[in-house]
Amino acid sequence: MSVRASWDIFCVVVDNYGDIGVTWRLARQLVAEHGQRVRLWVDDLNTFARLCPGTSATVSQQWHDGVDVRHWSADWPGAEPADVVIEAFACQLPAAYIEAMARSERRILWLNLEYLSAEDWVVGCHALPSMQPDGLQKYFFFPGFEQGTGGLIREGDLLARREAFQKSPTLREAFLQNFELAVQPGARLISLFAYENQAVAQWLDALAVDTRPTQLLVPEGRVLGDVARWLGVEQLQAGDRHARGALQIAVLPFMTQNQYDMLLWCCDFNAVRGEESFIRAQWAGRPLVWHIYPQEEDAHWDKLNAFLDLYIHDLSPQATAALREFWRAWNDGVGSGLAWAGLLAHETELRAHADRWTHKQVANGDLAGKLVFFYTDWL
Ligand code: TRH
Repeated sequence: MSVRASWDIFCVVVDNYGDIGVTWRLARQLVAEHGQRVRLWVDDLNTFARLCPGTSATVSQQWHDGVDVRHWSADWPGAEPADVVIEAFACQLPAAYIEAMARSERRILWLNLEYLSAEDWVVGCHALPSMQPDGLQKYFFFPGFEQGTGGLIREGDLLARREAFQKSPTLREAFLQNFELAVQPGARLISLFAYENQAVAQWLDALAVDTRPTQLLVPEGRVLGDVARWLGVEQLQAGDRHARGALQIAVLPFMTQNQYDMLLWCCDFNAVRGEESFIRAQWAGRPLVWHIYPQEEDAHWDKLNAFLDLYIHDLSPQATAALREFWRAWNDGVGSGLAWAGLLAHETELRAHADRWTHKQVANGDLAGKLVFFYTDWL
């Protein structure tokens, strides 16, 4: 039995949508599925508004989906600490808030929610405490892909909703209709969400000369410049449509997280990035490529390979080699056309594998559930 506690989740938007994407989704799930009382402190309401339309960027407090959303301004207004305090991705809590935690007579659980990594040290570091100068303890909570980590964010009904959606051509058609899109018979549907990426041009070359038509769906974002350059147009915006050979390209508006899930469910292949879309594409149960967030000293390659080392379990050596080669090409910008052809040769196996991987991940439990359990157990 979990207790009904109050939670403060602190989020600094470093860049893009990952930080707020993770914390917003977690906050909603803690409320909806675990009956927790959640305040989400976010320093950048304009970015939050992209994920949560209806947000006012100018008020200090507002409610969305049962979450008490607070603007975390430089001028800290002061607040009584919650029972559980999550600093997301090592953001620095207000000094006055930490002092209030230290003074409190209640037991307050302080957690740092870490970035996602498949590296093998994660299991050993997950849930370890560290003593803070003021006598408080802070625990490091690591999401992950293995038993012994904090798991991945997954709503309780997610897979059932996804499976119902994927079984129903009508639901897919209705969703795509929202963007005035109709699926061409026999076409492969691909979504593209990436950073600026030199691999895109060669990949689009390959799609344009493929014997099977492709419909490429690109939500507005940083990769549009590469697509526009390849098309030879000055710029692209939501609503634009272009065709080259066997390839049709549709630019879509940036959508809500729920809509984006459905886009991933619609597609035969998803190109995703960062942390959150990467996880959502795994829940879609379809083959994917990950544009990993580039890090200093190329540290991201270790992360990418650590994930692949887990993911390829049970995959044939040939499909493994093709997958590794395409992911390499996608992330270092060289050879994506040839690598794509190699990948297509294993399309059927990769599709079945993606679905198996989803179910394997479900067996690891989910992040929100594990956080609530951790708190209850700690009490
Ligand atoms: O946006 P990202 O690149 O975010 C992050 C941050 O940059 C972070 O600082 C960095 O450390 C991390 O990457 C690795 O990619 P991500 O994580 O996939 O987040 C995108 C979010 O946007 C995710 O919640 C899905 C959502 N989204 C929509 O809601 N609508 C859309 O149309 C699209 C394309 C995405």
